[in-house]
Amino acid sequence: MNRSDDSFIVHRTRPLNAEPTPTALMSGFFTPQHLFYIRSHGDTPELPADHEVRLSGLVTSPLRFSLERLRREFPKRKVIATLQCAGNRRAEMQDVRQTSGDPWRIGAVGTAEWTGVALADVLAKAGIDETRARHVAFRCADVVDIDGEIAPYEVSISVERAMAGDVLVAWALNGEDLDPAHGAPMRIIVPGYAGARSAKWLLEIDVRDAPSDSPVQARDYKLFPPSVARQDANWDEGVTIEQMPVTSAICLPRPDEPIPPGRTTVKGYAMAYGRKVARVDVSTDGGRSWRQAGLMSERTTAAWTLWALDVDLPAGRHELVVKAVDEAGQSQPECLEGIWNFAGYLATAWHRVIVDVG
Ligand SMILES: Nc1nc2c(c(=O)[nH]1)N[C@H]1C(S)=C(S)[C@@H](COP(=O)(O)O)O[C@H]1N2
Ligand SMILES: [Mo]
Repeated sequence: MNRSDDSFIVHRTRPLNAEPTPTALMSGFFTPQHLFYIRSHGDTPELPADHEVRLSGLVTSPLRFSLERLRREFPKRKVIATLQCAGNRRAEMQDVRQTSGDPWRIGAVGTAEWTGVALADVLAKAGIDETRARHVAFRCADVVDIDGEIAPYEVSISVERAMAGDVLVAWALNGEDLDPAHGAPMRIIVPGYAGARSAKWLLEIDVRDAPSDSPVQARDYKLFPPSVARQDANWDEGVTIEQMPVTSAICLPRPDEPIPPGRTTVKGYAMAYGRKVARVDVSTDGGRSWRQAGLMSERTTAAWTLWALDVDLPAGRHELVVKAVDEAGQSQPECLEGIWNFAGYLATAWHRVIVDVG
């Protein structure tokens, strides 16, 4: 691995699961591939360069395509989108009560310009059976263990989402070919959806009348209320996590690095699904008073907005807080208690950082 260790927090080495430090995450609007978080359920499969993806199911003409054929036969598309794991910020939720899963901090998120072709174009070429097709499943080359059930990684999205032009069969991230860890040679990118739907190491696309019944789709990435324990979960009642709710985080300053009294820039990211971030509110007194941060990048519905605010901090201990508001006026919950869930998903409460000044 060519990742410089002090900019990466490694949660597990086999399979590799790691995120950039908050400082590294703030290196720019685009997250370089070598700093992009890696969330893998199983070992990285090695696929040959001429690997072919099969497309079958409820289509008129099943087809197979290599990366080379994809590039040759379909128009190239570039999409700027943020990918975020549903488990981002789980560590904070685990401070409320234990959950399953790795303790991701605020870095299970990254933004890239993805290059590929529109899944819609590929599906159109195969011809979808419009009366019966409802879901599109992505089977992958890695084998995963979900609660003891061992099966290929497989997820699905609705046909409507799959046919929107922004869902890609992608081969590059910020202009670089995908690294093996990020799904080489071809992966799916579903902008705005939980990272789990953006299938890596794509093997097969299956057009179906029902969602995938694989363990990842049927049991993983489902949201339950705080009162439900894993052993009591009725999986059919869980909410399938797709669109990611409005969220934000403070990346700088860091809680573990004391800062001198005076002017400090508070910086971080914010995003909302399907709507733009309208406003980012920052507090330096634990949420009693708020100021509006400046938004540092052009706002889009698919990518994060970086924000910054200069504040004057006297010597002492301060609690910095951030919350984002989207264009519908929707914001983040104040605390995690009410949204705690046994798998630790969607930890989108106000983000708090305690800093020591002086
Ligand atoms: N085949 C496969 N695809 C996968 C995964 C996986 O383990 N196997 N993990 C998913 C999850 S949970 C996330 S958050 C994203 C992470 O993508 P990245 O590792 O490129 O950041 O990939 C998704 N696609
Ligand atoms: Mo994820």
